[in-house]
This record gives sequence, structure tokens and C-alpha cells, in this order.
Amino acid sequence: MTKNEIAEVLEEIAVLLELKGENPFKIRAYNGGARVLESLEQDELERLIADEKLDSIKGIGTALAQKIGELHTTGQLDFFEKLKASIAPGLVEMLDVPGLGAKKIKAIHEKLGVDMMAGLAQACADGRVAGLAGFGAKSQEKIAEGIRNREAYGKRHLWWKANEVARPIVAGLRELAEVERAEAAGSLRRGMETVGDVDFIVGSSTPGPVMAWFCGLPEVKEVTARGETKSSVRFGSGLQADLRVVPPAQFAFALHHFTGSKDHNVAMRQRALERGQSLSEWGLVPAEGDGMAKEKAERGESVIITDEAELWEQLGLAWVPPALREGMGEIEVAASTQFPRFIEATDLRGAFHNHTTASDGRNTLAEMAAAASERGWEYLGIADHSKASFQANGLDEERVLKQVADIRKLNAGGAYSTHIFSGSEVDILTDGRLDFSDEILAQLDYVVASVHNAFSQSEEEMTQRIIRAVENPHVTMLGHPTGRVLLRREAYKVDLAKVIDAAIANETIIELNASPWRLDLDWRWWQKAAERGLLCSINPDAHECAGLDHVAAGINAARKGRLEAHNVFNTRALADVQAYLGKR
Ligand code: DGT
Ligand code: CA
Ligand code: CA
Ligand code: ZN
Repeated sequence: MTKNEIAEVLEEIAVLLELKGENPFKIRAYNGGARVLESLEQDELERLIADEKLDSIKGIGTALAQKIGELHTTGQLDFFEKLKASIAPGLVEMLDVPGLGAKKIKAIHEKLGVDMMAGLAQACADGRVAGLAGFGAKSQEKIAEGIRNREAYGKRHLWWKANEVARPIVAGLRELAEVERAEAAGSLRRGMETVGDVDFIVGSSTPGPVMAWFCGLPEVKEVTARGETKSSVRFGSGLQADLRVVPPAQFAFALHHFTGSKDHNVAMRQRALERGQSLSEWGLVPAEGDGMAKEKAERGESVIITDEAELWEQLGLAWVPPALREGMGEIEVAASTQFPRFIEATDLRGAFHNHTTASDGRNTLAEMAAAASERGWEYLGIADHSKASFQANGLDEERVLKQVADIRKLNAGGAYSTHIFSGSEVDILTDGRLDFSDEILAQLDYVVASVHNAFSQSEEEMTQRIIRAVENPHVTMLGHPTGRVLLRREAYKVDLAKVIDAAIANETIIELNASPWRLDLDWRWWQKAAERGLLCSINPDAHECAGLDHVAAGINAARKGRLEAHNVFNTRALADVQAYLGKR
């Protein structure tokens, strides 16, 4: 395990111990150990373990050192497994409800005897939670809402997580001797922010062994339907998937059909009909003549295509990337002579808004710089939290200026091919003032301004608050403009149209926060806003090195929003970015 993975396990242990009501010193030791690990470089940790010197580090005792060593070498920890098994799963599940931490769950468990989600919902409905010391009616309502949201959201899954499950399965399918073609279709292929289920399409003339392989995958927890050419399964996370096996000649048609969306398919069929053809998952056949589309295709009346792109040619259209197939006028765009080139991952030359161990990140400045260089990025913007975000260990004036100096030194040292920009993710205070004075902000290369508290303000207040920040000449960009956390927390109330107007008028960038949990500003706003002159920045909001890769989720959203490279700030070359920031 890497140091960050080990740190995560230690944090989980601390939470579980808190749920059990263990000694606070013990709990603090695990959290402290996680912090220490994060501040070490990976190779430093490996050296310390090899030399058996880990317990010589301040904050790591002998017992903790032994556990870290076990996790590092075996990837497992007996103590952790036993701890998990000793706690009711319902209590652990409650940790996912916003507003419920280990302390509160323990109180609910002890005082109300509740250890399942359904019991907790009932206790809220009866008003028993409000009666507990330290809770009250307001927090009871928040918990009840959290449980309701969980149920409503529970049916969908983050694109990022679904993709992590689907990618190796597609690769596995392609390895099978019987498989000619395999692809994941549906909302996953369209890069939707959340996915209902995954749709696998395979081209093969012998479906039997393909079905057997798929249904027998170790990650499959239940086979909910099994047929000759179609099966449905459920994975451990609750994610479901369909596999359809079609004859190789039908593959491209099926892939297009099951990529969808439904609305897109309707528009495509309409296009075909206008040209005297009938389009379906079976093929593209003459609209006139005997029988249904399927029968005609089976009689060999379909146009023959070997890949999806040819379907578009057949219909006299430019190929529309899956991300754009939402039935939002893409056929008209594809029929026009000028089909735009939408932004691609390779257009990005760097990324802003990233955290380090100085606030709530898991990797040091040097590690983040190294990770950005490995990715070939010309620049990396650091933006740790400001002091009002005390829960995220936000930096005060002194620490942020020290970081500016550290970054200057790091750039001057020339150890990394990536230039580092020093910034801050400065809190927008409740009245729209910023957490740092203009004098401090002026010493930074760039500033991301974000809302992190008082989410329940009225729409009017929140809109004024954000606009005031957007109007501040020191603010380079607005961070996660709605504060939503997908499948977990609704956006706060804000008049986005007004915020976008203000951003355009003040030449303030709005970020497309690329964290798979946020994707905020939502893709549905971007095309119109960009046409009116809004500049976008695809920001990973990385809290560790691996988080830099989240820009891929941002690219999906940007393509769905039909952004082109010139609409996105971090496609610019380093010198252009420096000139832009210098002018502000
Ligand atoms: P999801 O799974 O809810 O995130 O969304 P999708 O788009 O993956 O939808 P899904 O899994 O129900 O079906 C996959 C694709 O298959 C869908 O995007 C379009 C196509 N499809 C499914 N059912 C129908 C239908 O009744 N009519 C049409 N035109 N297409 C359909
Ligand atoms: Ca689907
Ligand atoms: Ca499906
Ligand atoms: Zn933030």
C-alpha cells in the first residue's frame, strides 16, 4: 500500500474506534499517524520501514509502526478487519449521512438503541432524535433529509467509480477468444456525471462462453437475469450491469443504439426516415418494403458498416462524439458543414486549484510538483484553503506567505519541469468579503474564491455574496459555484444566470471543478455561457497526486458542454497564462 492508502486506513480505524467509544488518546494517535504519513515522502516511508526506524518518528509509536509496516507489505491489517467485523454495519453506513459523525452515531446507538438506517429514519420521524442532548429539531431534519437523499440517490453511481469497474471488464472481454469487439455503452460512454447502470456490448458469434465469463466474474455478487445473449448482474457496490452479445455484423448498430441517449436515438431515427431508411439496433434498412426492421436486417437488407463512424457517413452526418449525444440538437450541428473540434484531454497544459498537506491535501508540495511533471504539465496551480476553513486546516496570512516563498524557491531550484503558481482557495465570507485582505491577495499568482459555509442562506443573499467576490479584482476564478456534491448534497440556492453575467462582466473565470463528486459548474450551463464570453478553467481540486487525473472527468463534462480548447484557460501555454495573470 502507498502512504496515502495507509493513511486512509488509519483514519478509518480512528472513526471506527470513535464509533465504539474508545479512549480519545488512542483515536488521536491514529489520526496523528495519518497526518505524519502524509507529510512523509513515499520513498522516505519505504526507507524507514526497511530500516525498522519508523517508530523513531515523532507521533508514531511502536504499535502504530508495526501496523503501518503490515499494511505497507501485505496491504491488509488483521486488527482493522476484526475491528470492522465488531461494529454493526448499519452504524458504519450512517457515517455517509451528512451531519452525522462518529460521536453522534454513538449517542444515537446508545440512547435510542438504533443500529440500522431504517430505525434511524423512524426515530427522526417520531421526533426522538431531536430530544437527544446536542441534537435539536434542526439537526433531526437535516439527518432525515440526508437519509431521504441517500435513498433517492442510491440508485445511481458516480461516473468515475462506474468507470473504474467497467474498464477492466471491457479489457477482459476483449481478451476472450470468442470476442471480436467489446465496448461499454450507455451513460458511461456518454460521460454522464452519474450512471444508472453499465451497458456492455459485445460482438461475437458464440455468446455462450462470453456470458459464462461475465456472470462468473469474482466482483459479481448476484446474477439478476441470465439469457443466451443478454444477462444482468449486480456488483458489490450495488452497481448493476447489462451485457448484450450481438453477431459481429450488428455490433456497430447495437453500440450506437445502446450508447443512446434515448432522445438522441429518436433524433437519429428521424434523420434516417427523412432519407427513406429505418435505423435500429439491428441495422439500417429501407423504410419501405415487407416486414419489420429486425426481419429486414435478418434477411440481409441492412447497409453493412464495420464501425460506428460509418453509420454517421451513411446518414450524411459528421461523427458526433458520445458525450454530445444527449438529444440537444447535435444532429443539426452534425449536418452543418462546420463541425467544431471540441476540447480533448491532450489540450490541457496544466491545472489550477490543487491542495497540499499545508491544508487538507494528502501530498506535499514537492510530491504534487513531481506528479504534475510526470503528467507532462507545463504548470500546476496550488490553492490551499484559507483560515476560515479551519476544518480543512486553512492557512492564515503568515502560512500562506511562507508558502509563496516556498513555491518561489521550488521554481528557482529547477528540480521539476512544471512551473508552480502560488494561489489560494480563499473562503468567500458570509457577506461576500474574502478571508484575506487585498494586500495579501496581491502577493499571490492567482486566487480561487469559494463558498464553504453558511449554505442555507437565501438565494438572494447567496447570489449577492458570490457576485461580490466575483467583482473583487484580485479574484481570478470562482470555485465550485453551486457547492453540490453529487449523490450526497444538493447545491445551495443561487441565481447562476446572474453569477455568470457578473463573471463575464468582470472577466472572472468560472471553474469547472473536475472532482468526480462535483463537476460544478454543471455541463448544461457551459455552451451558452462560453458563447457569451465566459472563460472556463478545468480544475481537478486534487487533494492528492492521483486526484490530478480527475481532469479526465472534467473533460467529459466540458465536451458535454461543447467547450472548445479556446474556451478553457488551462489549455493556454505557460507564457500566455503568465501574461494573463500578470495583467490582472
Ligand atoms: P442510465 O443507465 O440511467 O445512466 O442511462 P442510459 O442512457 O445508460 O440508459 P439505459 O441503460 O436505460 O439504456 C442504454 C441506452 O439504450 C439508452 O441510452 C438508449 C437505449 N435505449 C434503452 N431503452 C430504450 C428505449 O426504450 N428507446 C430508445 N430509443 N432507446 C433505448
Ligand atoms: Ca445504462
Ligand atoms: Ca441498461
Ligand atoms: Zn473548495
